[in-house]
Amino acid sequence: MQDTAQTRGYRRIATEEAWAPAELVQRYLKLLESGTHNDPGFANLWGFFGQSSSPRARDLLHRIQDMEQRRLADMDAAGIDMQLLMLTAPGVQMFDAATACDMAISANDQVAEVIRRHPTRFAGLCAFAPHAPEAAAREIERSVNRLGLKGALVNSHTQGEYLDDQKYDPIFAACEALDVPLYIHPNSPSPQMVQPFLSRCLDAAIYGFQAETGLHVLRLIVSGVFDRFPKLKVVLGHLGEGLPFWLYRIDFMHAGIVRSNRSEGVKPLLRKPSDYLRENFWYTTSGMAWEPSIRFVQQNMGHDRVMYAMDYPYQYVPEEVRAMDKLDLRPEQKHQFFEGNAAKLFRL
Ligand code: 1DF
Ligand code: MN
Repeated sequence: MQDTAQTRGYRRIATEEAWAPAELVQRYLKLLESGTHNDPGFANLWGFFGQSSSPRARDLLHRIQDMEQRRLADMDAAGIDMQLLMLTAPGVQMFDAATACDMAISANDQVAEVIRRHPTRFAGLCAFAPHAPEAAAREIERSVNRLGLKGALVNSHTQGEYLDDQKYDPIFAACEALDVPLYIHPNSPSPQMVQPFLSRCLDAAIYGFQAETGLHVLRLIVSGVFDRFPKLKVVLGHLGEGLPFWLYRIDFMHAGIVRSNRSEGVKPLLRKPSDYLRENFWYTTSGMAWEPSIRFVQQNMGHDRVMYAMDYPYQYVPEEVRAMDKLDLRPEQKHQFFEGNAAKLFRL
């Protein structure tokens, strides 16, 4: 029997799938060549994908810019019914705020147009410029209300800054008011922390992404963002960037820091750190197609919070889809994993 959404009983929705307009790639290359940036993590990441002659880099650069022919063929070959598209890391966040705002608007218009042509195959999250918080909030609202995008995406730090600073509150306020999720996707470690990662090439997806993004999320929680925005919904890739494994220790140590009044930057919270991670967060499996880890996160964060993601084109491995099909799940849990949770959270 042919394998289709009808025969298997659910769509496979992949929830962390990257794209890049040619203009973004060109601007990354210009930035690299001019050296007018202060971000060694960016240089190592896009120096490789943008400038290396290796087959992996050449192939990736082609796939990430192709929105229809090759992407749809790859999805068909792997059995992916729908991709949730997002502008690849670090998105527009490397550019000055005015340029970043213009680039985000243009990227959001372009992705919305592709989605209009293939409404059953694609949905998308919007890009925005965090370093222009008010304009970012307006662009999130425009993207959701006028373009039909399903939420917003940020690639962790923006030129070394983290979103726990209250000047970024308009971004959280917009997501909460629109009731759409904010996907916190990795970026390379910020310039302040990247140095010891570099000489062993540990700065990108192998480990540095999760160190950077896990740190960012803990800064948000500990600073009280979710007490100010209790209905805010956040999505993390890579099974939560390691945080689900750390719940017990984070709660234990955080309580001690609060009790002993150890830091100006840590005030009492309304809930335990693990409560926010269980109640305000959702998790995708991008790049983590390994049953023991997936089972751990499903058991500890809830089957209703874990969603399938491939991380196309960075981890386009059709065999991983087959491995996910074999997860030891009840039919209704399998449905939640591949379709139900994403359909509900992103309204797909
Ligand atoms: C890589 C991985 C690059 C992921 C990404 O965006 C990315 C990589 C530049 O392999 O270098 O999104 N990922 O999410 O795992
Ligand atoms: Mn990714």
